[in-house]
Amino acid sequence: MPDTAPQASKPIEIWTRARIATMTTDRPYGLIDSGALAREGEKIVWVGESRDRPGDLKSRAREIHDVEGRCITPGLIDCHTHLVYAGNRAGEFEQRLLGATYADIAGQGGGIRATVRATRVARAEELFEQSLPRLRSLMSEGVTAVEIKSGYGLDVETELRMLSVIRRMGETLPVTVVPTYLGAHALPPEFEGKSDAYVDLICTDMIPRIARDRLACAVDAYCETIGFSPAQTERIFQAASDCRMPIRLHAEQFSDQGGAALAARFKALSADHLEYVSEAGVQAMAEAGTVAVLLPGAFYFLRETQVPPIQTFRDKKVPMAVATDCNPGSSPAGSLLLMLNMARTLFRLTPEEALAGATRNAARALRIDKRSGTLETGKNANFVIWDIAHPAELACGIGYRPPRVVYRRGRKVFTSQLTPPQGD
Ligand code: DI6
Ligand code: FE
Repeated sequence: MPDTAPQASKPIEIWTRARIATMTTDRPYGLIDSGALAREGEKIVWVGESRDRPGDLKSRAREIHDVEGRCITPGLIDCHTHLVYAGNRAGEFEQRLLGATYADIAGQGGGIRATVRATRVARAEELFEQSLPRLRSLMSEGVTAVEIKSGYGLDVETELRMLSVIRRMGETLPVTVVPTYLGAHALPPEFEGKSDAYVDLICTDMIPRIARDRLACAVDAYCETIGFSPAQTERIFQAASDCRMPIRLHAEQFSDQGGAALAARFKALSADHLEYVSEAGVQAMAEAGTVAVLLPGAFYFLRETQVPPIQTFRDKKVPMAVATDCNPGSSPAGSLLLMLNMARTLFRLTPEEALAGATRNAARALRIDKRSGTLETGKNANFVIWDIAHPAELACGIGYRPPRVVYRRGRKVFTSQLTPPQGD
């Protein structure tokens, strides 16, 4: 046996005098009132009450920060976005205010198809540049991981371009990007009257190629009267499962199609929207461990009135996540904090449920919960220091910009400190 020198330990950085919402499930917020958190490299190596801190930690510390009683939470996770697209749909916003419905506009060739036209003609560079401010907006509020869907190309070439832009966003900015293939977002115009043929293209060409080249982490579909039928959605899920790709679903936004139960049969990671889900659908989700992703932005912008069955999710112990659904039509929203506020005001989530929805449960919906979503030893050091004293204060108001500092994998990626005045 060769002599091996003891492993040299890396310098440690510690944050003390913090109120830490670890978001573990053992107590409300997993709260540690007077806590400390230590990282070594990218990982959390210790988190707990300061008085329990092991002695050798301090001696190995390169830096110790006093956060003066401020609150620390996990980095936020936005688990449902469509933030890569070209153009905008401000005109439709106005049409809706004048009485047109989302479905009317889609029926006239607008809606998703309008964004498809703009996205198909955009070069990758333009698509990237136009999408960047939306991602930056989320990051400036403490988002350290985000899911981004394709679905505004709907042809092989543009879907692949979208997926490559999505990947590049995560390579360019310090944020974890989880790509989803959403070929079944709307029927492309060249397949008018031939929706099954388009589903064939998705199942026999696109999904196998995307799985082979690892271009996306999951497959999504829009199961709705204005989208794809349950039978078509099932074929897509079968193709994804054959390629060992996990699935998620836009389900029960405007009507009960039985989408949530169908998704649960394929052990979906999440079913999203769910305003019209039945009790049986929720039961199926509970049994499959499928996360309910709530999208209060779409509910708000479309001036919907039917609220998702929050109490049924609670009773059946279905984990709830909250996301922006950032898209140019039904939810032009670049603020996850605003969504947390809306999840409370519109859907009556408790402050703790809302925060769990943008941390622990969002991580689970993206299958990144082994390394993020809670603050625990061994997980990535992704966390936010806020200018608040208790996590219940988070997103109580609208339009504040409270993150003070955001860390991802142990490195500072955002700070909101204003530059001091330079003098006249
Ligand atoms: N998510 C979607 O994919 C569609 N609705 C939703 O909540 C619409 C996206 C769009 O209008 O562009
Ligand atoms: Fe969506």
